Amino acid sequence: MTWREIQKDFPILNQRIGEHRLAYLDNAASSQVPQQVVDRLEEYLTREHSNVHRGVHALSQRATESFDQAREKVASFLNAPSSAQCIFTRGTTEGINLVAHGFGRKFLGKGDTIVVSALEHHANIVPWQMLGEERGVSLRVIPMNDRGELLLEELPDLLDDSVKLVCVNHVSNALGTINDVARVVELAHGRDIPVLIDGAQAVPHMKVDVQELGADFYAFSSHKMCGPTGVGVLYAKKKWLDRMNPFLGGGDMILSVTWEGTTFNEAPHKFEAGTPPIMAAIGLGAAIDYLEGIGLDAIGAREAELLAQATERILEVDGVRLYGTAEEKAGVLSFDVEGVHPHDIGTILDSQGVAIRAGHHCAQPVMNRLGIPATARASFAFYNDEEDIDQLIDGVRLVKEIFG
Ligand code: C6P
Repeated sequence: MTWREIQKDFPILNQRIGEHRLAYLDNAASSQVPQQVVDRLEEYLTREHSNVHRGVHALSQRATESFDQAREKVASFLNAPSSAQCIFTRGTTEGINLVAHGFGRKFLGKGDTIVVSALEHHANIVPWQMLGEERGVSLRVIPMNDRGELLLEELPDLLDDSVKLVCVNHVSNALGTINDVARVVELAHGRDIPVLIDGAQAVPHMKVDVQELGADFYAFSSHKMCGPTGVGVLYAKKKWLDRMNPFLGGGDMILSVTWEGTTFNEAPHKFEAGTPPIMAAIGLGAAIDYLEGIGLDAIGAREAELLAQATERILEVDGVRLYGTAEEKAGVLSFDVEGVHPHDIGTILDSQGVAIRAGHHCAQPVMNRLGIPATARASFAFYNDEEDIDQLIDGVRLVKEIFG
């Protein structure tokens, strides 16, 4: 299969925005869904749709089988020891909130500290701040340098006896930095401190092995990896799942309910109250099949190639400033043009058919650290191509022309 052929799996890309060809470069926000996943969703809706784990009838059995298979696919995708350790959530945000609730409210209290990094998305900051306010837990931040690289040499000094959890993203959504999370785990585990990794921007672009990483918690979203919205995964070590509080209460997460009280089911059901996102989870399973069919290594290499080309070419445009120049980077190009607000860059690019994101990318502390309000962010997927880059660069030149 060539990349050109692979592009044909994404019919949505083959359309015009006004007079222009669509150049979809907002993949870090949500990636596109290949026909193979659309077909699987259609098959589910037209042949299997039903509730899971409840019915004895044929459709419920089909839906249950497909849903359970999706969980197996997730486990094998992450190399998790067991699918019972892979909880379906609504997405990364919910996965992290589940840990803040189920782990944080159970094990953390006054005087304790959570270490986060300077590169975090709000999803890996706000739940900890909320927990902190409620329980008297404070946050400590691993700093970064001007290139957007974490200063991990400072981490050992941050890890004193008060630290009960370390939370870092695997790849920064705002700058694209690939963090050395294996090193974070090594340092934290050296002091018996568990680690949560926000993998939202990593799993679509690289092979992740949770056992090799040793992470205690690993969260991600389906919609950034060619799957549908509405589902994500929280992987956790069994020792925590056994001891953590449930997040939500309701059906499916119990063994028995009487007026005297409730006994909870085991993981993953304990953490999946109510009807789960059945269709989306099955779609995620199909997305995993699709990505593995191409190969995560090939995907990563293709995206690195596109990023290198785009970086070189955008720097040729006078007045462009890049944010995030880490040694190890995923396919994110965060930039601005001197004297132009990133929102204006986004609007002009949109008028040329180029979809990017402009703003603080839900990472305001990153923007504050860099002393800017926002950036324009082009983010690449393996189905992008050189024409997308041409269109991006032409659009940025037009921004320059318009704003002089
Ligand atoms: N980042 C972006 O444009 P949800 O919304 O729960 O699926 O994912 C939240 C999230 C958590 N961590 C990281 C590193 C992320 O990048 C995101 C989502 C999108 O960058 C939307 S803000």
